[in-house]
This record gives sequence, C-alpha cells and structure tokens, in this order.
Amino acid sequence: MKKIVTLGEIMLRLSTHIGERLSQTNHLTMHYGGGEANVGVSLSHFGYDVYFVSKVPGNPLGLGVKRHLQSHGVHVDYLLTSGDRLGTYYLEAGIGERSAKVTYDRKYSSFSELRAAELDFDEIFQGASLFHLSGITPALSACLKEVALVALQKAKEHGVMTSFDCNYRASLWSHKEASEVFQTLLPYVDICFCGELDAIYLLGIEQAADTLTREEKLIVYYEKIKEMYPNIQYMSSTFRDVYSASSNTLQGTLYADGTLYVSKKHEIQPIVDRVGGGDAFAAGILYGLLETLSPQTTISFATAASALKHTVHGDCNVFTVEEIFQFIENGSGKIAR
Ligand code: KDG
Repeated sequence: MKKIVTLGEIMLRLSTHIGERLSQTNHLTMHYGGGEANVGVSLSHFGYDVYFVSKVPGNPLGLGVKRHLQSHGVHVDYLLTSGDRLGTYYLEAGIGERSAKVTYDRKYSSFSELRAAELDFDEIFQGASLFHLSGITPALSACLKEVALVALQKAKEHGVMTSFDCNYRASLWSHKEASEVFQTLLPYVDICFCGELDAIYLLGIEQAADTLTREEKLIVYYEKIKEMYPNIQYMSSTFRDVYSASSNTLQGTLYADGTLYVSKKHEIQPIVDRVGGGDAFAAGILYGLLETLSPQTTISFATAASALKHTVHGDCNVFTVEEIFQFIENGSGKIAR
C-alpha cells in the first residue's frame, strides 16, 4: 500500500441546523475537518496508508480528533499533542439564495504554534509516494510558513511527489501576503490545484481576454504558470458554479502535458453539504495520478468523488473507489448496491 503524507490543521466544526442563524441558535452539530485532513481521509478510503501530520491539544477534543482520524483509517503517528486549544470553526448553514457562512475561532490553536523543529521529516517522508499541503497552512502563523516550506523542500529531497492546493481563504490573509508565500512554495510543487481567480490574484497572471471560453482562459493561465514554474506537472480546478446560490453544477478540469481535460457536468440536487467538496476533488485527482489512470478518467473520477461528497454531511468524503466508479457508470446520481 502506498504511503501518503498530508499536513495541516484539523478543527472542530460546529454547524447550525438549516434555517437557523449562528447568532441565534441553541443547537450545533459537531464534526471534525480541515483541508489537508479531509484529503487524507478520502485517500484512506481509497485504500492508501495515510499519515496526517498535525498538532492538537491533550484534552478530550484532541482525543476526539485522534479517534475521528483513526475511524477513517488515517495513521496518527505524527499527530503531536501539546498546546492549549483546538481550532474551531462555525458553519452557518445556507439555504436557497442564502449562502453558508464560515466563522473561524482558530487563533492560538495548538497547530498554529507547530514549529518545523518538532517534526522529523526524514522519518515522515521515508518511503512516502505523495505529500499534500494547502495554502491554508502557511496562512495561519509565521512558524507555519516555515513548516510549509521546509516540508515541501524535504519531500522533494526524499523524491516524494508533492501536491499543493491554493485553498485561498480571504479571512486568513490578503492576496498580497498569500502571493508572496506561494512564490516561495511553488518551486517545490508537482501538482497544483488552482483556478482562474488563484491564477490572477495569487500567481500574478494577467487576466485573459473575455472573448475566450472559460476552458480557453484556463489553458492560457496554466501555460503561463508552467513557464514560471516548469516543475509543476499537473494543474487542476473545478468550475465553481456549485458555490453560487443559484446553480448546483460541478465540472472539473485537469491540465496535463499541454492539454486540458474536462469532466462531464454534474447537477447535484439537493446539495447536503458543500464543505470539503474541493478536498474530495483533490483526493480524486491524486488517486488518478498515483494509479496512472488516463487524464480523462482521472478528471471524471475526481469530479464524481466531489459530487458525491456534496451529498453527505461533514467535511469528509467517505466513498470508496468502487462506489465512485459505480456512480460514474450509473450516471443516475444514485449509488448502486
Ligand atoms: O476545504 C474545506 C475546509 O475549508 C474546511 O475543512 C475547513 O480547513 C478548513 C479551513 O481552514 O477553512
């Protein structure tokens, strides 16, 4: 079984019930989630040996995180226990025209204080096939900026394939700060998840002409990114109609060897929970690349995995490879039994 490493913050998520505002509710539902942890959980359900690197407090919430990860088969050998608090985020559920809203309460979390010297990257990357990180991690503290850079550098030293999801979070840092940090990280990245807005606002690529289709625009952006960072072998993103209040469609793209592969468009009706859809997509792409599936199969698989994630509560994708392929074959939106 291939060894996969992901590194990031995992938080307590407290969500309102549909139809309630966070400022008024007395009932919150509990999940655990975080970008890189969610990717790790997906990849574990795909059959890999996933190790999640992070830090949580030594209290019942930290223990809850550990049990959550273990219940999904994720290894916790590199889950450090110290510091005072688990980051938390609140999700005010959206409905109809009203979008969901995230409120973070994650300052001074145990993870935000993680330092590179606390991690033995030589041991962590020993025998690993893939390392996945996202732009959320370096946004969280100065020491995590260093952790992100050292981790990517160490992964490359060990010949490990590296994956980076820009995952820009406007409430954590500015475009300028993110862009400066991303420039230092991207020379160590093989697979980059970035869409049109990331290309323009974070990677400094000039906006493409409006006369182009969105696929043509992406090709222009990806070609320019490739010129700046020739190390990047694959770029991928979703067309995020699924995040607008009025549309429930999802379509994925994968740029490989100068060609843009596009998935079919999924209509997801109803959407149960959008959070983690991007992570499920990233894990699907990583699965296709690890298994050397064709780019077209890879993008179909990843987009189907993400569509399925939208049908379950919580941040994590809990579908197996077999279920995702069955879903693609049925094309009915239902999982065959
Ligand atoms: O991609 C899903 C993540 O956004 C969610 O799990 C919470 O990690 C999170 C974050 O920092 O927003």
